[in-house]
Amino acid sequence: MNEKIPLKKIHELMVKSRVLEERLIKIYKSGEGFFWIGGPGQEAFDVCLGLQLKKGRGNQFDWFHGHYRSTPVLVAMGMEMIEGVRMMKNLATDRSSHGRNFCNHYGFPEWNVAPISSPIEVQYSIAIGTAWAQRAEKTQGITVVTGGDAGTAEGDFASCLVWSSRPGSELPLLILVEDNRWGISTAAETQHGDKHIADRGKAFGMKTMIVDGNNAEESWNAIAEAVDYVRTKRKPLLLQANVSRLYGHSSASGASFVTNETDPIKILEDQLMKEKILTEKQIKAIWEKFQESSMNALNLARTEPQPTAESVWDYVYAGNENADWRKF
Ligand SMILES: Cc1ncc(C[n+]2csc(CCOP(=O)(O)OP(=O)(O)O)c2C)c(N)n1
Repeated sequence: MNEKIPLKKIHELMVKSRVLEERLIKIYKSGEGFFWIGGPGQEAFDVCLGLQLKKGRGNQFDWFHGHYRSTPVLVAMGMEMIEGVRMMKNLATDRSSHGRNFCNHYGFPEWNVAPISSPIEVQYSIAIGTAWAQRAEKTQGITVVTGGDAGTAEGDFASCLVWSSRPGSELPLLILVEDNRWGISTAAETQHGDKHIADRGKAFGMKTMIVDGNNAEESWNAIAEAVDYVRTKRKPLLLQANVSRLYGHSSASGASFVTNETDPIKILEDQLMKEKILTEKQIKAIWEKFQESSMNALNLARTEPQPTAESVWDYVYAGNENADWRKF
């Protein structure tokens, strides 16, 4: 084991994110929520990413443009379970959208987490903007964007490759693709002629990397290398992480656990036990601790209100003092 990698902390956060997601699925299945989509299967890569971002507000900090499976990134950044439950239950107390967006579509201005969008892949063209601002302001911040493999067929992804690599105007943009080999029910094998999505970066003269996103140690090292490259060279890098999708696409496809994909938490727990870093009993206690906090979050959320009909236009037009985005 590499002593510098905080494997115990990574494991805790992976479990926290998984337990949150499984609680959200139960909320959906019991009729207390309407739709679920999220990130079980991406915990190893995403937690390592969230822990390595320079968190804060403004272009001197890192920008994160995520997608609807990025929950483990946000949990690693410090998001509490109650945030996920509030959004799942469309409550007025949900600070990302005040109960008006899908679950796991967060936006946290104080951490430079740009609003997550339902139309897939738009984040790749929006990310050009924050990376451009960081370049113009000569800051040390970088922009990180992530999304799925199927979405890379969209023009926004191509725009991202073109705009981030213009000779003499390269952008400090870490372009991630979390490849789970599915686009809802469409298999990647039937869609992509390229062997690796990462290879597309080569045509733009970009450094490219591929990592096993189910392996926490390898993910940590790959992210550290990629972030350091983009931060110091102020150039783009395309990193492909091969990940799992453990509950299918979303509640639209049943949100049931699949048994034929690799579970990154299981892999890490086997390693931690083998290297005598954690015992089976300690691991069980971690799961129980988060089960309890997820129930506490749900019980608190059950006491909170849904948005009123009158608030439907809040934050839509500028000039509404009751709903000034600058207060966030
Ligand atoms: C612009 C757009 N087209 C189609 C959809 C419908 N849609 C939602 S998720 C999805 C599949 C995305 O697959 P991928 O990019 O691989 O991400 P994954 O969900 O597998 O993480 C599609 C086609 C959409 N939301 N937005």
